[in-house]
Amino acid sequence: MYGILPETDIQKSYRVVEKSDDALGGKAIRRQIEISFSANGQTRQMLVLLYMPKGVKQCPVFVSPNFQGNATTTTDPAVIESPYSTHGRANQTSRWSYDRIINSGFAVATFHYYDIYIDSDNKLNETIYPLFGINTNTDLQANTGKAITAWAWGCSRVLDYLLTLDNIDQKRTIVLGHSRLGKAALWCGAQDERFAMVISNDSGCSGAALSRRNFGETVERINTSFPWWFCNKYQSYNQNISSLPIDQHELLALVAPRPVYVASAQEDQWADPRGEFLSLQEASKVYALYGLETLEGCSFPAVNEPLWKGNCGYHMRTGIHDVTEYDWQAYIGFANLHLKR
Ligand code: GTR
Repeated sequence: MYGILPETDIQKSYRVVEKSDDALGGKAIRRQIEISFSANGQTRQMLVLLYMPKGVKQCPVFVSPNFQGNATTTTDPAVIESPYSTHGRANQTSRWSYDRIINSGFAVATFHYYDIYIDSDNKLNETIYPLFGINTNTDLQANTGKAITAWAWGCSRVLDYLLTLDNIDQKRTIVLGHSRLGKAALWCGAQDERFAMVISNDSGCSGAALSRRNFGETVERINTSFPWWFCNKYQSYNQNISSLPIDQHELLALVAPRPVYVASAQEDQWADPRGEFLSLQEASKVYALYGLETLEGCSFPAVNEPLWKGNCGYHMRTGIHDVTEYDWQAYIGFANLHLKR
């Protein structure tokens, strides 16, 4: 459904384009790193914004792409604006609890998802795909990935870089994404076992939610609105969802036995909170194979009452489709509980 990328030898290089050892009121180290990729006569770049808590020798790290450019995640004036963003500086700071993250001893790395794949149709040429020898839609096989696979790939490339740093704890790396980027985070975490924990924030249809419930956004609807997100083969199930031989609990189960967190929002019925919970509950049966506690027999938790069992975490908070302080607090707490040095 997501699709894969062709095997390609891609050359990478890293360049720190800006840095400060005195960021976020003096408590953080800031690095802005350009990662360059080249292959098939093409080059592409992504720009990573990394904050690390000062004085922590081995920090756990969140890798999480952003929607509007690095400069929209913070009021920090030194953060470089994205060339593609039409949004003002600090426009989405409420989604990025940098104070809480740094105060909790975590590092965080983000990048604008457009660096990897511009989120619209017929832009394949401006994405990372030419690196793989794919330039137009006609170059796509039925099972070639598209945007979701590309964003997942981007998260892994950030991790490649982070693992070159002495002060990042290789055993406590977390991939997190919201909504369409939650779908990408799950697909990334399922494939890239270097990520020690995987978090889906309101990922909904074709993310954490079960497709065959046909509730809220459907597979047909998502493939029609966003035909550039999933591989072409997925579209063949649009009108016959019951024949889809997989469902999203199997994606969550691929994360096992690593900790996985699924979060929903009460007013986000489009993403089907109940379907997200049932999916995690089913996936938890695979965690049982590793001797971990499961969510079997648990009822759908009340709003703002997180259910954490074994290596599976779930909550449905009040409010809309968003990432909030409540969500970050839960993720940090869950990571502290489950990721050991
Ligand atoms: C919606 C889409 C969802 C979700 C969301 C988002 O339009 O229907 O699947 O991905 O966008 O990314 O905010």
